[in-house]
Order: sequence, then C-alpha cells, then structure tokens
Amino acid sequence: MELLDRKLPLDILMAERDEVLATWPTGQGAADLDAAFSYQAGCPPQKQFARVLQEAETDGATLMQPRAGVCLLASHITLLKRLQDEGQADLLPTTIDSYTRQNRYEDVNTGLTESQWEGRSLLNGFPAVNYGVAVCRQVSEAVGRPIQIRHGTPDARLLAEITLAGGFTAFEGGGISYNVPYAKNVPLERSLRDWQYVDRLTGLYAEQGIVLNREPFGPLTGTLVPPCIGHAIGVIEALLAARQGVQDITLGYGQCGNIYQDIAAVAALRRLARRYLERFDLGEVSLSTAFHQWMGGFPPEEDKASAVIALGALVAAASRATKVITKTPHEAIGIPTAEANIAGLRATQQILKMVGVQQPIESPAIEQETDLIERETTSILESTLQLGEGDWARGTVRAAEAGVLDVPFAPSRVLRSATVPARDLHGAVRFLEFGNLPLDDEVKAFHRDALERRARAEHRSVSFQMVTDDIYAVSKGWLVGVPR
Ligand code: 8ZB
Repeated sequence: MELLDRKLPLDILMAERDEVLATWPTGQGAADLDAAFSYQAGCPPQKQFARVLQEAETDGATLMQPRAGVCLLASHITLLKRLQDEGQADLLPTTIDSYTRQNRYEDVNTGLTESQWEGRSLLNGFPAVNYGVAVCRQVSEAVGRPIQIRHGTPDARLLAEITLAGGFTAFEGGGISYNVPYAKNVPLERSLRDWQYVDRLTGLYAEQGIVLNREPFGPLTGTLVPPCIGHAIGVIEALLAARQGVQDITLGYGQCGNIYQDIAAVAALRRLARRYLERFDLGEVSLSTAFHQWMGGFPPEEDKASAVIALGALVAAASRATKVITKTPHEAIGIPTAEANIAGLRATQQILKMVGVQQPIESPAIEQETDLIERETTSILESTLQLGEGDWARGTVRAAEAGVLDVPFAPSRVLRSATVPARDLHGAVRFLEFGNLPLDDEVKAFHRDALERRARAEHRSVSFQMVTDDIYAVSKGWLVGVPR
C-alpha cells in the first residue's frame, strides 16, 4: 500500500503493535496500554517534558539539556542525578546505545553482560529495550526533571513502546531526520511509516490527556547544513507527527556559527512551523525550539571548546530558543565524563544568565537573513507538496528521489547528495552546489555572489577546497576555513 499522510487506523496500529512487541521478550512488558496510560498519568507536573517546555516558552526562558547515557543502570541514574544537581540541567536526556538504534538486541545483550562483568559501560548509551519497562521506570523515578529519549533509530517502534510505558515524557526523532544521517540503506517509505507508528502511539497518550513531547532531529548530519535544509525537514516531520495526533513538538536547529544567521534561523523556524501547521489545520499543536550548540568538529583543547560552547549559549539566549542542547569540553575526544558534561552545562548557564535578561538581539541584517531562510525553506516545502500532489508523505519520498529534499554529507542512498555547502566571508553557511534544490534564481545568485566575494578576499577561486577548509575550521580555531 502506498504511504500516505493519513492518520493510521487504530485497528491497523493495534495489529502491528502485536508484531512489534513480539520482536524482543521485553516487548510484552509494554503490551498493556491502559497500564502505561495510568502510570504516565501519575507523572508529577515538574517532570512532564511538554509542560516544562511550554512554561519556558511563555516566560521567554532558555532551558539547558545535556546528552548522556551509559549502559549500567546504577551508573546511568548516578549520572543523571549529577547532571541535575551539579550541572543544574533543566531537562535530562537518556541517550540510547548504537546497537539498540539498529535493533540489534542480541548484540546489546552481549555488551550488557560484559559491562556487568567488568563493572563499566561497554555500550555507548542506555539500552532501554533490553532493560524493559520496569527498569526504565526506575530511571524516570530516580530524578526530579523531565527526561527525553535521544537516539538515532530509523525503526524506533519498540523503543518508543518501552520507554513511553517506562515513564519518559519526550522522544526524539523522525522518519527523515533519524534515517538519512544515520542509515545508508533504509528506504524513506519504511522509516516514514515506522515513525507514523511512533507518532500515532504518542497521539494515543495525548487522547488520554497525557501530552508527550516529540522532537525531529534538526541538525541532521551536523556538518555545515544550511538552515533551510533542516527547517524544511523539521516542518515536514512536525506536520506528519501532528497528523498522527502529536500535540507538543520541538523543532531543532544546529548552530552554524555566524551569529546573524543563527539568530535568524531560530526566528524563521518558529514562523515557518506555525504557518504550516495552521495552514493544514494543525494549529492546536504547542511548539517550542531547540538550539544545538555547534555540532561540527570541536577544538581538542578544553578551554577552546568551552569558548565554542559559550558562543552557542549566547545565540541560544539571544534568539530565545526554548532549550539549548549542550556540548562538552570533551567533544573532540568522544563520549564525555560526567565532569566534562557538567562543565558544559556550567559554562552554558553562566552565559544564559547573563544574556537571558537582555533584549532579544534583533537587527535589519537579521531580518534580511530570516526572510532569506523563510524563502528558501518555503521553496523546498512547496515543491515537496507539489510532488506529493498535496500529500506530505508521498511528497517526501518523491522529493528525496528528485533531489528537492537533500542533505549535505548524508550517508543515505535515498538522497541524491548533490548539494555542497561552504561559508561566506562572514562565516554564514551558503550553497556552493545546489544539486536539484528548487531555489529561485535570485536566491541562487545571492549564494554565488556571497561565495565569490569570499574567494576574491582570499585570492583563490570558489572550489571544493573551501569546503574541506570549512569542515575543519572551528576545530582549528577559526570560523571560515583558511587556505593552507
Ligand atoms: C548526534 C549527536 C552527537 C553528540 C553525543 C556525542 C556528540 C552520543 C552520548 C553522547 C553523552 C552519550 N553523545 N552518545 N553524549 N553520552 N552516551 O551526541 O558526543 O556530541
């Protein structure tokens, strides 16, 4: 059957649930939905992700959330408590390990057993599926803040069943954003359909008055992704999620580094999401924004890394993003220790406190950049809708084939991968190659001109060398890549 953007019929969802829950023994623990509803209904207000986000959105505050997940239960709980108490994280994560992300639960078992033997984490996250509902509840009960599941899973149906029944109140991902940056060979029809399941399940909780938060993964490949790319995908995933009954959505954006462009990107994201949800009669959905501190390569030196973190905190606060996802001074090395994770939160908090009281940063240049991002994103969205003959799911599949939706540096074969980004003279991320993106001629001329001006200033021609230089620039102490 062709994939369409329609609310999944309940009987189809329920039949599919039986299959999903049967794929691993712990699935049965999530089978009783009424039990899951009544457990979630007992979640205190200060631990409800959607509620805490909406309060911040109303107050114009920016909340802090780290990434964190280890494999052993006691260590994971200790880690979250330290991030809450010593790091003062407003929102907590539980990052899932890579085997679980790939539905390789047998391999998780091996890693979990060995970790328990050795008494240290040999998996790169918390294996929620293998642990099952009861253990997830131990985690969610151990802390005083809302927790979100963060992962990178093309088929997250079982993970969602277990963690939502397990008391977590937010779930990251989407059918495009958790496919194309993370998988090579998963068809979009497949991942979009599997995420309709996740969203429909989230919607069932909402029907019971239990509003759980969903968040598409905005930064995608995290490598020089121009704002319009992540924005188009985020808006599509928001529309698809809302169609299935999701009531609270956070749209994310990964810091590019030019302050004007980054502030404009957050403003544009808000406006675009509102406009499209309203146009498709999904305007009842509550929206919020996530600002990801620099997702590209970090300087290896911890002091320099802290400075990059602080710049991200500044823009998060100045743009009034609802939350900022923090990085750590260990970013260049790998998964951070608790101490490094706390250091990232503390550096961020200092800046949020100092900047959050100031007026939001606005200027004509930011307005101009906001207009540009809205115009580009709208072009991509309208072409997608047209290709889908009015249907966002069908449109997404066709737009990816046509290169109308494309993501720089994505490993996925479902995309053309024909776009190439590079920075302009001021470090804003522009397009060097447009691939088949449906941008208008004026916009394309603007990008070409911006890169030409950089080339002249650097006494070289616009070329792929610039791109390589830009990819490493921040880690070497610059924003714009310098010729070697
Ligand atoms: C796409 C997200 C990448 C970022 C961090 C990476 C990187 C991944 C964990 C984690 C703390 C974990 N990350 N897994 N951070 N604990 N288990 O996500 O370091 O910054």
